[in-house]
Amino acid sequence: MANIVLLGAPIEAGAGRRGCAMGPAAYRTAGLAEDLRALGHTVTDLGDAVPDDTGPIEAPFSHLKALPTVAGWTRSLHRHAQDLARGPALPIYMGGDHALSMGTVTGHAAAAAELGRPQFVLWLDAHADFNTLESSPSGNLHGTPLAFACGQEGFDSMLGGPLPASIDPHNVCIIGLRSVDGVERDLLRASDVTAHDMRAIDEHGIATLLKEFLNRVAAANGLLHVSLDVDFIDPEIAPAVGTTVPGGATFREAHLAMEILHDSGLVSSLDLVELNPFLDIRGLTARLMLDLTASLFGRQVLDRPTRSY
Ligand code: NNH
Ligand code: MN
Ligand code: MN
Ligand code: MN
Repeated sequence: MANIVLLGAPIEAGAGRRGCAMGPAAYRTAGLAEDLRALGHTVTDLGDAVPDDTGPIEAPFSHLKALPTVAGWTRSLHRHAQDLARGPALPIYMGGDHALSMGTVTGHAAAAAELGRPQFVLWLDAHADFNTLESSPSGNLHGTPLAFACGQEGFDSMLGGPLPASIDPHNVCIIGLRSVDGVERDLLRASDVTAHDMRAIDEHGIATLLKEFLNRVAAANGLLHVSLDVDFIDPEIAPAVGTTVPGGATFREAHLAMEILHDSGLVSSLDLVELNPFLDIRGLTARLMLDLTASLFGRQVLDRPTRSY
């Protein structure tokens, strides 16, 4: 059984519309801690993180929205994540928009570097979030965290200096893509990131794509951070997100991914991002995110052993 800590990150400044700040409260109301305890895990809710006050930061490009606020969250969450990564519990970061991953992923990367272990990242998302500050077409910083974490240039204002450790793009896998911007596409292609669009899921099945990646994580004795964006899932069943894109992962594809992740025994940290409870329908999406998290932590119909694939 796992020892789990929950940390709320009620950031919404990175998204184009408000509401993600209510995410952590919705997870608590829906009963995330209780559901995980029902599976036998020990769960401690650490409450919500608070962003640093950075003072004024001049945005390098004028179209960028709320850069000082996002930088404040990034610095705070980076410290929290680096600290939590040292153990003993497995952290779940309750978002909050996807800009929170600027802090969590880089914090885990820094801790992994201290340990001398490779940090892997699984990005389950309709979007690649691989825009740089320069390439972002919208100015919404939730479209940039993976580029930042992978060490793309121009992000020094986020942590107030260079990244202590970046993620090796070779250790990143994105699954669920169906919306990638023009320059972002070029950046992604030029990088070493493994990127699977919805067509790849259709053609090969999500299990094949995921197991291929997990085999690499296991072979490298890597740590695995999973970043689950609500818009990975089809908006018909997960409507509470500001950036819906049709044609997403089905109920079973999303659960199967979580079940395989559980069986792998490899997951060491998790982001739940982009839930916008203001857009939800009677808690439908919040509940689905809880059920997916439960699958990732071992809820199953028939018993299957961990590390079974
Ligand atoms: N690629 C777009 C942008 O950078 C959309 C990003 N929105 C997301 N990402 N929801 O997951 O603005
Ligand atoms: Mn995202
Ligand atoms: Mn997305
Ligand atoms: Mn390679």
